[in-house]
Amino acid sequence: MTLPESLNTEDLLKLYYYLKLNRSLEDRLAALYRQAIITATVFTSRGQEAISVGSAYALGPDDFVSPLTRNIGTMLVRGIQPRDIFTQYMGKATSPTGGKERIHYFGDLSKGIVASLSILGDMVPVMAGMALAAKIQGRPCVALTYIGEGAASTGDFHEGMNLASVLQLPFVLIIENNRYAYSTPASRAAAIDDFALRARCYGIPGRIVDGNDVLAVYAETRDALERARSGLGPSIIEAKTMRMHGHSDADAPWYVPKDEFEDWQRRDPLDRFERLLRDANLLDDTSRAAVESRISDEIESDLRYALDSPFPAPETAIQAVYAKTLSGG
Ligand SMILES: Cc1ncc(C[n+]2csc(CCOP(=O)(O)OP(=O)(O)O)c2C)c(N)n1
Repeated sequence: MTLPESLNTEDLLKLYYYLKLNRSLEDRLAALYRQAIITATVFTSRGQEAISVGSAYALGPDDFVSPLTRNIGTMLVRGIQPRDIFTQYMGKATSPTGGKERIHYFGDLSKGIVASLSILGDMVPVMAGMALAAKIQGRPCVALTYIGEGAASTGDFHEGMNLASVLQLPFVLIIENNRYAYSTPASRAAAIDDFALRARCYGIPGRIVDGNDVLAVYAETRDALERARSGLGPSIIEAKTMRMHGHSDADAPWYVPKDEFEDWQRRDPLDRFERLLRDANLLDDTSRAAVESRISDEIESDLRYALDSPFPAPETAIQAVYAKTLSGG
């Protein structure tokens, strides 16, 4: 890992904060799931946080991003609060969807967040469409989304990338190759090792990045965003990483060899970044404890807010299902 010139000390410490917030929040969600306080399925991104945090940090204020299941970190960097995630997973009236949806599939266009779908591959054409709209309207913004290596073989992936490349849209797609789609290893899902190769079919750049290196992800994403913003069209970035648990917190990864986990544990993105900050004298035991205590306070107070929030009134179930009207109905 090397320190990029475009990031100052404050940026580096913010990245550290978001990486730790991402992991701590998801650990808390998983614990609440095991306690049956949260009954919606919890999907965490342990081991992959550097991809969400590094790529979101590279976005400009007017860019659009659609975070998928393993991108809570992206939402946090864009300004979503832990309380939004807690209330959402608990289905509370105070949640961003008023209790209508219980995973973090919600958007906030004021923060440039486009709500995603659980239908694998669908956000590629949708976000290519966001990029097309920006291009038609002459706005200098870029659309970014993510996809797992499993979903990178869906028809929507190809249709969306084909459209984006033919129309030279300002669009960036990050393929998170975390080696397994449920229990299917990447080698059983595609006959290539590097999913970035798929970019060749569209005549666009396909870069490979170490997905456990937050600075490398940041730098690679920033380059692709700049390229798109300057009118040179879309790119694919493949971030190599590992899903350090089951598909969700409801299943055990019995099909992953133990030594594979041990190998990837040594490359843990948080440990690596922390070592870098310590070596650069930007972090010590005292400042680390201060970050941990700040995060713990934020998480616990937001969790209290969510626990104290009411469930939605039954009649709200049929309100604002398709669109909000002026009367709020
Ligand atoms: C079109 C479609 N097919 C199947 C599913 C069920 N499904 C949900 S997640 C998943 C595996 C996804 O693997 P990958 O794309 O590699 O992402 P990861 O979970 O590893 O982040 C499957 C098959 C779905 N949601 N949508």
